[in-house]
Amino acid sequence: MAKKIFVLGGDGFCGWPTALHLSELGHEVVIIDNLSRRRIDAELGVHSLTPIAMVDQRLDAWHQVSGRTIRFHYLDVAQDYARLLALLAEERPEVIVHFAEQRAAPYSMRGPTEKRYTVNNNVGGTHNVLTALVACDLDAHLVHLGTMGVYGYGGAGFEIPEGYLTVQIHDDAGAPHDWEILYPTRPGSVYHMTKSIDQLLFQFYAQNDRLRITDLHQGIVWGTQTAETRRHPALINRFDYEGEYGTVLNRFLVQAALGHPLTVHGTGGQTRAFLNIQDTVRCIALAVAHPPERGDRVKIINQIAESLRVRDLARLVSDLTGAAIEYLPNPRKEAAENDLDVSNATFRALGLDPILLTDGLLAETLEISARYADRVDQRHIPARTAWTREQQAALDQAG
Ligand code: NAD
Ligand code: USQ
Repeated sequence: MAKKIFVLGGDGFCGWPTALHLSELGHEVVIIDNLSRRRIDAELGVHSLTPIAMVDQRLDAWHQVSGRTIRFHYLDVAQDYARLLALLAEERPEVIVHFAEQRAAPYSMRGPTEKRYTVNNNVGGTHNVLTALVACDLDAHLVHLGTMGVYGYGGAGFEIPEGYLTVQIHDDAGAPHDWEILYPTRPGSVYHMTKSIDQLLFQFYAQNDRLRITDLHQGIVWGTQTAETRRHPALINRFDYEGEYGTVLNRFLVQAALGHPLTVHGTGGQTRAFLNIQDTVRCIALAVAHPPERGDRVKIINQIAESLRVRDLARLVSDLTGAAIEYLPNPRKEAAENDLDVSNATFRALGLDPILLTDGLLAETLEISARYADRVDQRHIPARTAWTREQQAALDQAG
């Protein structure tokens, strides 16, 4: 069934291909974005590996190849509550997909300005959306992009469930009682902390105002193109490769294409969960099609395909390309080695058969990396942001 869908943050890496995919499925899509991601690129003096078109050009190209119209509103959901409220009251979307947050852990740890910006933008934006839904009495399904990082990457010796944990409490008389709680959060950066706070906001508004909310705990996304973004050069998706926003696998693929050693932090024993961008868009379409009922608890779904250690990822890319691997001092405060076993039962039950790293798609991302390699500014490849003063001093000294 076609729905009217607001895509908050629909100009970003995950939001843009999702907006196209939802439009292709026949939904009426409206993108809301303040283009802050493009501004942060300018602030950092970097740009996407891929040449991304301006929003208007993107939307015109989509209309040209698909005959479909996506509308766009330039709006800051954290700063302009009045316009957000007016827009929701006027348009009354049935679904809101919320990507509109500052999403880079290193950027969120750069200094006081970026820490405060990340908290104010992410927590303020999410709270504005929730408040506005209540204020205009709108029963829209809110689908939020959360992160695996709220769980603290496992190590507990059991499979991480989807958001909730049943614990047994013994009362004063010693009788056991089962109690369902949100899985205890253990964020590893200011950015990840904002996603932990988002979880509490959702819990409160689902309980108090019976808002229908799905929170997708997504792993690290890799790849860049989807079936829709391939349809016109002006639809190409963004691709971050530098030390602040570039995520590990996409960074390794670009580094390999340049003949740069793969930058493994520490021992590379960190295990993380991964997902291809083509599955991001599929998962969101599935979440949109399966909303919770009014009055339900927040529906938390793990959005991941598989877990891997960073050094195994580096080996995989190295075996494919011959790239050298460099083990660098870790600029982050994170466990040097961890296991990570995560349930993705909900999406699998809904029919998702996720793309795996062994499925051959690394070659496609490598090809894009090689095609645009001359756009890379190699000065921006090393990670420059450390988590603590001591780590920062060591990083600065290493040059
Ligand atoms: P991105 O930075 O490419 O996109 C975010 C978009 O939101 C940008 O276009 C930005 O301009 C917009 N935005 C930010 N703040 C805004 C505001 N206040 N008002 C309006 N627009 C605003 O990030 P992404 O990689 O597409 O990630 C999207 C979401 O998915 C984020 O919430 C992120 O936490 C989550 N996520 C991403 C990954 C990943 O690997 N990229 C993994 C897990 C979860
Ligand atoms: N790493 C390296 N070398 C690099 C870059 C990263 O070894 O060159 C390591 C990091 O130290 C870390 C791991 O790779 O241990 C992942 O780092 P990342 O930058 O790929 O991912 P992360 O900072 O966790 O953030 C990304 C997205 C974020 C999302 C998160 C999902 O930017 O928006 O929420 O992945 S998750 O990691 O599952 O929490």
